[in-house]
Amino acid sequence: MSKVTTLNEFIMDRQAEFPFASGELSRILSDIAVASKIVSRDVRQAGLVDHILGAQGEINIQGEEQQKLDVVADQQFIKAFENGGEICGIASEENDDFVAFTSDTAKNGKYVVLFDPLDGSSNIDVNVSIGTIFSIYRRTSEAGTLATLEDMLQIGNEQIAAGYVLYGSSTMLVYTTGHGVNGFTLDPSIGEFCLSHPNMKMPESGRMYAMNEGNIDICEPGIKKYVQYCQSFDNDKGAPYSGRYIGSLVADFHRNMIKGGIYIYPDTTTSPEGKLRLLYECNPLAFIAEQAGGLATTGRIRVLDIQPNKLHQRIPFFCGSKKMVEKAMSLLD
Ligand code: P6P
Repeated sequence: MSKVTTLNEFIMDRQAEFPFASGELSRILSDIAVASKIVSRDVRQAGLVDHILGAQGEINIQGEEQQKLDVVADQQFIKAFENGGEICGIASEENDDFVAFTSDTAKNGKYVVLFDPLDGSSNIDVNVSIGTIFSIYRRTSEAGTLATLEDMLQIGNEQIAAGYVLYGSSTMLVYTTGHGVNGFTLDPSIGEFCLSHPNMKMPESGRMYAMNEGNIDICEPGIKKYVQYCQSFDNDKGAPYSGRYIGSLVADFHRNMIKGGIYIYPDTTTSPEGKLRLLYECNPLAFIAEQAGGLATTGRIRVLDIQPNKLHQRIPFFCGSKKMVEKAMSLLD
């Protein structure tokens, strides 16, 4: 039986890749893993424990109805980051503003984390996979001071790590630190994330496209041209692709990582900037996609090149197999 490599063992083995980190990044990733295990437990209990299911009764900054589990997950990750000692501040999809931690230890933290604690949470009540997405930067402000908005508004190329947790048929943690992408599956029998998908590579092309086609008449004509290309016999496969849209970004993204495919959420007349958030959805997944040989753009420019100007900034998002994203972009005006 091949040796099981736990996430912690893997991180320690790879410590040498971050000479400047001296264990700091390892501790952050370990903190994320612990919080993810707790959220995974709560997600698995969602149908059984009343404080988990249903709406919180609040509308978040996104104008979306907060689910109870959104809040539980958000608080779980914030607690892990605040107590970990490496993070000086965070920004979360569920929080109107960023949070600068105030303890002396935290103020000396060298990193900030931007995250979506539970993306796709509208799927919780119907038992569909959901996910956590995170993005880690070195702070730009001076150590010993409170984190600043500028610490949060960094260009995607400056990420030092990014990842996601998929609460699906199994719970997986996938991350990159700029040295490839590796996936770990939670083994509930030992409570450890174990290396299951080493050195992940996104297939250069695929046969699945993920888009909410209900938007087809409210987005630019080139999108309809691409969808028609996918559905035709005249495409690169000589046969129609399959449409697969879960309504949960992390689940669609992960499928594309494994099988190849493209995810498109374009700007529409109702969402003129697009729907997905640059800082804690698009940037981390773009980093992972490119590290795995894929591509992530707005349909026109590379996601990681965008200088953010506001915390909850939205952008159009074309992400997945390189050749598929390039083909979609070629059909836009
Ligand atoms: P729509 C979930 O709210 C999310 O951010 C992504 O996970 C998902 O792909 C998308 O929005 C679904 O949006 O407009 O198709 O329901």
